[in-house]
Amino acid sequence: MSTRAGFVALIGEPNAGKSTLLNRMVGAKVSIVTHKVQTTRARIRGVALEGEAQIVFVDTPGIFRPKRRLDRAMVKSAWGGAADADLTVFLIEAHRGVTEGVDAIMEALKDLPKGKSIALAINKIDKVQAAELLALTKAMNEAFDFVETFLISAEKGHGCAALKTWIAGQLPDSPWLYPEDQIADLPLRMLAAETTREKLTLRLHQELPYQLTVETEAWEERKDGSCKIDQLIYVMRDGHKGIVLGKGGETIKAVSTQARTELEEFLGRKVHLFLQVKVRPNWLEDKERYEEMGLDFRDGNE
Ligand SMILES: Nc1nc2c(ncn2[C@@H]2O[C@H](COP(=O)(O)OP(=O)(O)OP(=O)(O)O)[C@@H](O)[C@H]2O)c(=O)[nH]1
Ligand SMILES: [Mg+2]
Repeated sequence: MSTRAGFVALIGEPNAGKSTLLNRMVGAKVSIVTHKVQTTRARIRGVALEGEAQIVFVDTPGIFRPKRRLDRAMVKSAWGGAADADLTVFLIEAHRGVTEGVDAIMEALKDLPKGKSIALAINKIDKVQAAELLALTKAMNEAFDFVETFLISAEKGHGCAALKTWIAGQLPDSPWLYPEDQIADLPLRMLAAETTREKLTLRLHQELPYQLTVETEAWEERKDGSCKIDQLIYVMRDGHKGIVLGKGGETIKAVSTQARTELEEFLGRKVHLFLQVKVRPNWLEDKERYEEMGLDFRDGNE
């Protein structure tokens, strides 16, 4: 039997549920998820199998009107994901409908190379009534020529199997692109840094999650089968450092415990996680930080 394989980009506004969908399709947590916007910062690949097809899902940062260098690099990275993919799935939120941001993305989709297939996935259908979905489907398809529309709940799973089956059928004949048992294509050190950033984002308020970044500094395999991971949390101000540490270090302790527990589950072995906070006022202008995040520094140029 012939095999199929290809890349499928998931694009949409921040918070649309792209990372949630990627994780569901892959069946493991590969990309971090929070209730806040702009969680994903770079492209993250997750690999799913469906019959004879190997689907490489590409999670992308949300698309919005960028202000900072980091924002611009993120949005550029998202569009790069769509340009390189065999198929693009545009996610929107059922309860928010056709927002200004959705309109802007549809306009920009028209600039993708001709012949690119773009499907629409209306996500979070668990939040609305069926009648609303009908009207939204109609409005979206009048505004853009989607090859197909799916109504899904990435979180609850509704419609996800049908979407996956359809995607598998769209991919070109090709040998598989990854070994059969591979589910992700990001270095473990990055996955570990993302896990810590997720826990920080969930705990910290307002702008702080957007003003920090996490890097894995060292990864040591130990003879007893465990591993020791050292990470640096870059923040922009002394005040931020204090907040990240928390009273008596309680915030960072809680974050560290949560991240370690999740990493142990993912890796299936004991983890020793050490977090250190470093103040670096200009990290948003450091080329190195972008490389660590998997972004192109120059993409952030105005
Ligand atoms: N009710 C509901 N919530 C969902 C669904 N899918 C995702 N969410 C929630 O929406 C929020 C954002 O999900 P993410 O997967 O992080 O969204 P994203 O599109 O990757 O966001 P960015 O990385 O910021 O661009 C999280 O709180 C999810 O739990 C869904 O089908 N129903
Ligand atoms: Mg995301």
